[in-house]
Amino acid sequence: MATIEEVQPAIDIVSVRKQFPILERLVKGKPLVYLDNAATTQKPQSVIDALTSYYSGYNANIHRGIHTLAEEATAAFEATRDAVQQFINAATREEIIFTRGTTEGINLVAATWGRQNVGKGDEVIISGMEHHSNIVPWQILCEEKGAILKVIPVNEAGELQMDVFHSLLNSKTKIVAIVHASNALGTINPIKEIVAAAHNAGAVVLVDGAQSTVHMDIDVQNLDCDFFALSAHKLYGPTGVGVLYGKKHILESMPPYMGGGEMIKEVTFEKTTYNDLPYKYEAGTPNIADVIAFKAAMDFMESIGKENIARHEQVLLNYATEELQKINGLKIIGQSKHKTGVISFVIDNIHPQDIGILLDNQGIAVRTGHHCTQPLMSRFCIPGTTRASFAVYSTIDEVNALVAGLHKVVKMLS
Ligand code: C6P
Repeated sequence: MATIEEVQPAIDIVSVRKQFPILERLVKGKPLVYLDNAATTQKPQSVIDALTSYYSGYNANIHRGIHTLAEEATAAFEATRDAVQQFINAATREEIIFTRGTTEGINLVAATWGRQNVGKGDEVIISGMEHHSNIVPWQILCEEKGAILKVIPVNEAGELQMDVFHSLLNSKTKIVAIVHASNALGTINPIKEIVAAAHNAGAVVLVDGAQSTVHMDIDVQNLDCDFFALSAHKLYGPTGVGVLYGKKHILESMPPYMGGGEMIKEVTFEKTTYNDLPYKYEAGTPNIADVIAFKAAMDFMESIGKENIARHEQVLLNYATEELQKINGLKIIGQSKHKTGVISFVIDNIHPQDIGILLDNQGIAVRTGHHCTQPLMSRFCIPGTTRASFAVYSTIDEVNALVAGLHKVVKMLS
């Protein structure tokens, strides 16, 4: 097995890890090895500090008050919107809508754009590797409208069958909703090719960016996607905050989602007029503290550099792939050439849950199960996998601990 010096790329891993207080803790008496980053990442001290300084320094509701605290809170909240605009290179700040997360962003589009534009006999295309969040909202829509849900199949390597995708597109296709990077396989999908083909057929494209935004530079204008949904908690930010990006002219043409305060211009019992973007889609008091702290998370990522983070995770992925394949009976599910730092695997005759429990006893946190991708698990004829997923603070030592832990599991249970 390799040492840190042999494989570690050019990021200062010691100083990165020092910024994450949770990485100091012990689990079952062992140093925590946190390899469940695709579920949620840990938070740097700067994010934790941003939360406490809002609550201890300027807690107030936003957009409503003229007092100092309200002005400070509003300015900090809106500063995050500007930061997101830059982070994903949106054309305007009005295209950035705060949500609770990716799930809410996708549901918003299905319930507004979908209801307005999808009718009887129309078609919605998703893929065989979607998270349930990008399946169920479209099923609900198709059932309500009498529309047809079409699915791009996944090949044995865990890649989309692009020839089938191209053959599914036709004039009835209204929207293609597709995951950028699979949470269960790590596969990175060819979004630009998908967007170009969908637009050619007259369809719009929603990209589920829950797993991609933390691993690569996102440029929504370059991708040319119509919608892009992400969750802050997967990029070192707080839970309960997400972003829905939408092209301005499309968002403007859509009906409102939730009704309430903030999303209106004027209300009478006869008629309500709606607020301008982005507030039209931000009804009610938002998750102010967490939105504010999300900016600290993006600042953290930019302080290291998205390219450096991606390179670091690729080194870990390549090394882990090599080492895990040496384990007797272990098979990696998802062998695409383009992957994020996610490795899903099964081991002959050992249930993923048993692997998870025995690794946890050694302080190693991984996720086991279907990863909210039941149709994908059915495609591979498995009940679930064990998934290790890396982040900027993951180390070669941690990969070595996982490999050693798995050798123990195999020895105990085979
Ligand atoms: N995947 C995982 O462990 P929310 O819960 O709204 O923040 O994200 C939902 C979601 C949507 N799409 C993809 C590709 C995802 O990976 C997730 C969340 C977590 O894989 C929890 S199931």
